Amino acid sequence: MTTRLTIDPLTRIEGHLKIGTSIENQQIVDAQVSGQMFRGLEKILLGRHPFDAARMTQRTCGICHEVHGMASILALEQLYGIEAPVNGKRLRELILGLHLVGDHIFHFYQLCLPDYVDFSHINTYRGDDHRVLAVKNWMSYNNNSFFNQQTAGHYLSNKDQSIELALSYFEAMEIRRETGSGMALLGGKVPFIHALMPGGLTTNVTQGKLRSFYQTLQKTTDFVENRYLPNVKLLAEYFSDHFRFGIADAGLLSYRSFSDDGESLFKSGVYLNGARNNFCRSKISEQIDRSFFLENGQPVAQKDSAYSWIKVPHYDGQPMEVGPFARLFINQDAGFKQLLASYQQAELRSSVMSRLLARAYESQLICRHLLRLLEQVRIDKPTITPADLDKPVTGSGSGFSIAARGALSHEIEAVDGKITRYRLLVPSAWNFGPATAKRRGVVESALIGTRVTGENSSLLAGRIVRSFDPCIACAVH
Ligand code: NFE
Repeated sequence: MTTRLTIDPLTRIEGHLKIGTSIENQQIVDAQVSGQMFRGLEKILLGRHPFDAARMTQRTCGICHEVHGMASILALEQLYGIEAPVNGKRLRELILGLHLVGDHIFHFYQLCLPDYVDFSHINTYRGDDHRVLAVKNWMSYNNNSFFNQQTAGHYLSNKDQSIELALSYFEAMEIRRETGSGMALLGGKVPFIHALMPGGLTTNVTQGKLRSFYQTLQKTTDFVENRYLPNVKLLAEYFSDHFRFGIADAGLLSYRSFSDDGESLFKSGVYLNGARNNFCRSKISEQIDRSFFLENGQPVAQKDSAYSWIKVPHYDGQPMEVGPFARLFINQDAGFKQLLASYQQAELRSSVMSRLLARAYESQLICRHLLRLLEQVRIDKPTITPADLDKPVTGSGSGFSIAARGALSHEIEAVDGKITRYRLLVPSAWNFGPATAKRRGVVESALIGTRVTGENSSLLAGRIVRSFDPCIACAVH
């Protein structure tokens, strides 16, 4: 007998996502992942001044504004034929990196952790740790159903560890505030950074600002090394079976990033059909077989074969998984391989648990990179190359960059100073795009084959989907 499990909407994510699955003999045998809304940013930009893209595309998303600002600026710099000075590039990378780490922390604690840890253990705490007592007090005052009720299923069993992780949940909020302040120091404001311009950064960088940024970065690094990474490792030990869950039938894709001081922290590359290859941009296409779009790009609400508002990018005709795991895989990072080997994972395989570990491990890499980068910023050197943005430019540009959720690119075409085409290819469209006539979507294939029992089915499906860190606001842009 086939039963249906539908989660609509899936909560603790950004945007509107519906998950539909068919279950037979306690196994997911079919899955549909659908973006439930149309936004139309690419259309809104048509006819506007190219520079508007740098401001408007930051509004694509409630959580990853900076990454769109950055990709857009790179595309605009190519369009206008300008380049930022090294100092400006370094400052932009500091903002980008701090954003990525803050976003990863937010994903693990605020979005994922309630799937693994029963926070209501705090209610039974009898000790005298004032931090736990403060949370216990707060939970009882607010009778907070979010922390006191959980989906049926199997959670971390150790009560003390659960309480420790719950405390980290609250610490993580404080770190997220810190990362926001750090980005605002260099970017003018957060959200939606003002100082980003084609040609560099307008911020007047002072020694005081750099010192404050350093303090924020140091606090964030401490949190990553002493809380975030150990906390994810703790889950990896307890939920070691999650190295077998959520394995997608797709290639892996990563773009070069953090490369403005010459060396790049992440390489670009593709892993497909068992081989690693160089990335070739002409192999990207957008598929709409199951998307609410016509061939001419027009959205259409009535389309029999369609079930999602996401257009799915393919590489060489194949679905690709993007994200921190893909980046570390393409890098063939030795430390990450060692980390996975410590859980008896002889090969690098993207799964629920390896994706959570990849995010935390990557956060540490990025923090250390930023600490080195910060030392190279010079307050006596220019941060911006002046450019005439009023010239009625005709041409095209593209920006290949990095986002917390994976490879991100923006493409622009303009005629006489007006945008004639704008395309965003965002990580969550790669991961959460629907099937095509030939291939399932990445997350769909990651769900299929999962063994579930009645009581844990929605919890497990949620863990698989959230391990990709969905942002459907971006995906439907
Ligand atoms: Ni809206 Fe985003 C990131 C981008 S999404 S969160 O990271 O681009 O896929």
